[in-house]
Amino acid sequence: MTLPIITYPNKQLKVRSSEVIQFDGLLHQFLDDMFDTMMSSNGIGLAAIQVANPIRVLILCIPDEEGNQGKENLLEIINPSIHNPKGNTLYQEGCLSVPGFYEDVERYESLTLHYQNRHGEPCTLEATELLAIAIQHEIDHLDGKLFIEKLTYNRRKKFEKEYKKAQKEKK
Ligand code: Y12
Ligand code: CO
Repeated sequence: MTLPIITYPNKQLKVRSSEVIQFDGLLHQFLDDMFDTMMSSNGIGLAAIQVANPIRVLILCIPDEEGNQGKENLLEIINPSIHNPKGNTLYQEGCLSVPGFYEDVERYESLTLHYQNRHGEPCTLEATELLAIAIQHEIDHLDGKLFIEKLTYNRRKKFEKEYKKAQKEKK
């Protein structure tokens, strides 16, 4: 089942999400719904708060070299924490909650991620490139932050103008 995605400037996107303590069937159904929602919107990452559930859950499905986004590449990440961040990199980011807007954002180049899987088992992964960037983007959602908050003052002003115009044109 797909869920509605909330979009900027909805204030719910500013909420800090809470730790998951129950790894039960309800959580598994929710993770499946998040996957359906992300795939039907052509996303590669989604945080639970984007579908109005303030829990520390995110999913990522980075396409392979051929551009295929198979479920075998799906990462379900619960209660994550970043360790050993290294380097800096710029990447043009987009977000399903800020449709139609893409901007360069600076992130760490590589990191170690500690998290739990859908069964509550502790996991670790080493992330570089697009995966490292996407992890940081999604963890920011869990802390109530959007990538547009990392823009310079002038770029943020440009965004507000363009986004408002696009919203008006949609109506
Ligand atoms: C690098 C940077 C950011 C991320 C976070 C995950 N972001 C996404 O998955 C964004 C997807 C996206 C998809 C859209 O829809 C289509 O392209 C059809 C979209 O829609 C419009 O722009 C209208 C916006 C964002 C991961 C890695
Ligand atoms: Co996002």
